Amino acid sequence: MVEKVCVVGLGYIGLPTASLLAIKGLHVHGVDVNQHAVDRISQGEVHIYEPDLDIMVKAAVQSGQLQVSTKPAEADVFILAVPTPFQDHQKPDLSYVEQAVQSIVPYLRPGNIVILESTSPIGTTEKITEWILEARTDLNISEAMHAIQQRIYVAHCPERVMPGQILRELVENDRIIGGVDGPSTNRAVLFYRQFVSGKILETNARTAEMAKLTENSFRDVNIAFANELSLICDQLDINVWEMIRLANHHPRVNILQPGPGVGGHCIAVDPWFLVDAAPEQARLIHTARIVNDYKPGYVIEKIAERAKRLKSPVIACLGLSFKANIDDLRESPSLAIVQHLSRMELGTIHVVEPHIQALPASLSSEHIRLTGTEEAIRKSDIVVLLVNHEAFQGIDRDLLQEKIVIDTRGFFTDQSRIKVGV
Ligand code: SAJ
Repeated sequence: MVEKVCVVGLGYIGLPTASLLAIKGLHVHGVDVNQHAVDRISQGEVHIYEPDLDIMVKAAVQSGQLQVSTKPAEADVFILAVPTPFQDHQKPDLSYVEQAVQSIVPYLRPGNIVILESTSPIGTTEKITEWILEARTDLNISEAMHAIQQRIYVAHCPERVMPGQILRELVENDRIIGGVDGPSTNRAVLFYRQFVSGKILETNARTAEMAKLTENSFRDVNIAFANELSLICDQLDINVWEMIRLANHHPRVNILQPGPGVGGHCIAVDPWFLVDAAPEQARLIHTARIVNDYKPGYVIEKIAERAKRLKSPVIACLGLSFKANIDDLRESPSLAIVQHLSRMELGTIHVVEPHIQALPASLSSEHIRLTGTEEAIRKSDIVVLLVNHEAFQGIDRDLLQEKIVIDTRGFFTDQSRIKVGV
């Protein structure tokens, strides 16, 4: 029976997981290299925004079940939830995973289960096993009679939660678990059954790794289809959102929504791991990345085209995060668009992002201000809707009447009076 869990990486996946396990009654030791994050969490506070996470972390810390540190500790299960970004030329960067593995190596004991939750290139779970066994020659993953007393278990269980809905999805989503061997899969399955109400689907480590990359590539390819349609419709003067809504009435058609590009640390990154692994074969997946990465530049051109017709244009940019109702700016196409507009020195920019308190350093310029929605719209000539935050639902549509509206998300399409620019 698992009693103690060490979670390495206290970000968007690790922190909710650690606090959920603590609430369920396990002893959890959370680890992060970021001292600031550790200090905040140990005071029962959060360093990232996710709905209700603050309440859960506070309860977990106050109960004494969740303790955090910059160093790992002995445990029954080790969960690795660290970033797997890409380096130049879209090559996967496994350095955080390797550092996390090296950090837990001294604390491993026979019988431990090591679980990789980070989305990873195919073969990473096997590589982790090699790193551990190279550093700890006293351990093994053998079922042989003479070795079994010293064996450990290693598995991949890719995280699948949606930012904004993490706490519910951590429990309710079905989970794929793939061990480096059968006993590793079995042990990891028993552990996840302790807190997951969704189905647990068993496979091997490589298939689990590929399944996760496939899920995000599927979404990327489908968003690319929607984004390509938006470019075609713009060319042909057709409202893409109305057209998609109509096409989706077909019982077997379900087109996603176009936008200013694809952001976040997952969908804009993970398909590259498949392209890197099989460049000759992954042609559609590669093209989808190119189509989605093209979209922010297209939006910038649309804004610039209109701004250049005005004497001293004032532009309101509504939304900075990578998608609706979150504060996460990682790989955000909206942020990239505003940064680029700022560099072009087209005019004054009023940024509205209800989920952040201050603009990121990359936007520090005398021409950019973080303001409230109404003020930004009132003072602007051009209003660019970049993120479909619920907070923007209440915008008084009359305020937009005399403005040039560039709506990258189809947010205002219900209002036929408002000109939609992209
Ligand atoms: N987007 C569109 N149009 C759409 C849907 C999304 O432009 O119709 C854009 C969003 O605005 C955003 C980007 O795509 O910029 C990604 O957003 P998302 O909501 O599709 O996905 P993420 O990155 O928040 O979370 C995804 C999820 N994966 C899938 O839906 C297959 C989540 O379940 C994963 O756990 C997560 O990636 C991850 O961590 O891998």
